[in-house]
Amino acid sequence: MAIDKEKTKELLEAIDELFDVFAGNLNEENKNFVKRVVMGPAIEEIRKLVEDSRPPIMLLMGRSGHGKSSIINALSGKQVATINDVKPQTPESIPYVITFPESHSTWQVIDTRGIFETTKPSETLEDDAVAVLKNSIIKYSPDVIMHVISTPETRNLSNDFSIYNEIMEEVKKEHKLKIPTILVLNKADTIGNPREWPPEEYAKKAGLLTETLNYMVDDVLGLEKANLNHNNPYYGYETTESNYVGVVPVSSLEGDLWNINTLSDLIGNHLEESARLDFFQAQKRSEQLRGISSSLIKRFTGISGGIGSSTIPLSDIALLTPLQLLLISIIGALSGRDVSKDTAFEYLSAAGINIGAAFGIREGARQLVKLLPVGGAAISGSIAAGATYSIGKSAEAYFFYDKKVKPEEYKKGYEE
Ligand SMILES: Nc1nc2c(ncn2[C@@H]2O[C@H](COP(=O)(O)OP(=O)(O)OP(=O)(O)O)[C@@H](O)[C@H]2O)c(=O)[nH]1
Ligand SMILES: [Mg+2]
Repeated sequence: MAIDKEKTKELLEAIDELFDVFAGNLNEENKNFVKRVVMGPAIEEIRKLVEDSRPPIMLLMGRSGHGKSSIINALSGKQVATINDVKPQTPESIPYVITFPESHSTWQVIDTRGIFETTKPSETLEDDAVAVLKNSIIKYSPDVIMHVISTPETRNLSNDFSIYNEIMEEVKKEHKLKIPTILVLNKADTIGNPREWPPEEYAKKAGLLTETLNYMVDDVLGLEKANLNHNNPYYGYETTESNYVGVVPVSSLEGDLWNINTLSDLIGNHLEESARLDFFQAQKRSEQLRGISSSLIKRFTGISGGIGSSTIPLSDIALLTPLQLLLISIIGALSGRDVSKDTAFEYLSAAGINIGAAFGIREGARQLVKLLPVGGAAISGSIAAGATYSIGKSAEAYFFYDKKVKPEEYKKGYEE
């Protein structure tokens, strides 16, 4: 079910109340200390991740028929944009809101259909088409632009790049906007012999793609480049020192998609953090969501360590369990589970702690202590941090890799 904002809100409230119960026998000063240093920041992290998350805004530009709409469909895994075989009549931009109800995510896409309205690359662009493109960029201020060109036509389109650069110069000067742009070489299958496909099986095709990429980056754009995939240079390049941040060849032909994940990763790398959750959840990109989970574990580990800065020794590790229960639930939700105590209970039960369905979140937090590899003495910052790290990693292994690894096995990893 993934991360649902409403349910997250409910969970946060439950965790907050739970903390008050657990901190019940602390004096006011200690209670406020733990609230300010530990519980407050943990809840704030989740609020930032979930409540502040917003749809990514992506704009597609490129000549008619080169595959802008197909790329939207390929990335979203749905038939949202109409695929055209006929040339559109008027330059216009079509904003789409794509909703992914099952993963509670939304994208905003601006498909500038017809802006580069001619299918003949030799014809120059009309002024109004340029104006429409520029105004769309300013109006929507996208996170990322995808400039789509058909791979076999790369050698005929240098004029488009100068027009694009002029537009971006003006956008930058007048509106202080600098928007990362990815050059997408679509229809990679159609360069050379279209039957020699995919390039993983035809070295000749892979060579042709590399040649085209090099021509694009070295000769046309004149940029520094680095491989996006070390084993397969023909998966694309990352570029620097320009609005263009990379060049990726793809096939977005329905039923024969190729290299779309490389494109998705590059887009993700250039999104603000607040737009990443919706982007990756919609695509159910497990490795990328695990990345978000890992950085969350890191932050919760740091927050837990803050408990050590108390001047009064706090001996009860149970104080941390509401925070850890929250972390487990969110890690589970990132892997596709519901945001709820049941998700945390699922992990606990896999770890050998069975809590009846009738029991509430409070019992879960109480039982969680059994998993913590800590002794009874006053908890230092590093013990607290280590405990949260170990629990987080163990939950991550369970939800993302279906592996049962005891928290204490991550103790070494924490120390390192
Ligand atoms: N072989 C091949 N055909 C593709 C690929 N991507 C798209 N096509 C085909 O190219 C045609 C045009 O694709 P669209 O996605 O409609 O192109 P567009 O850029 O949105 O075109 P406009 O909306 O007219 O601006 C369709 O017939 C697609 O099926 C690809 O990667 N390989
Ligand atoms: Mg289209």
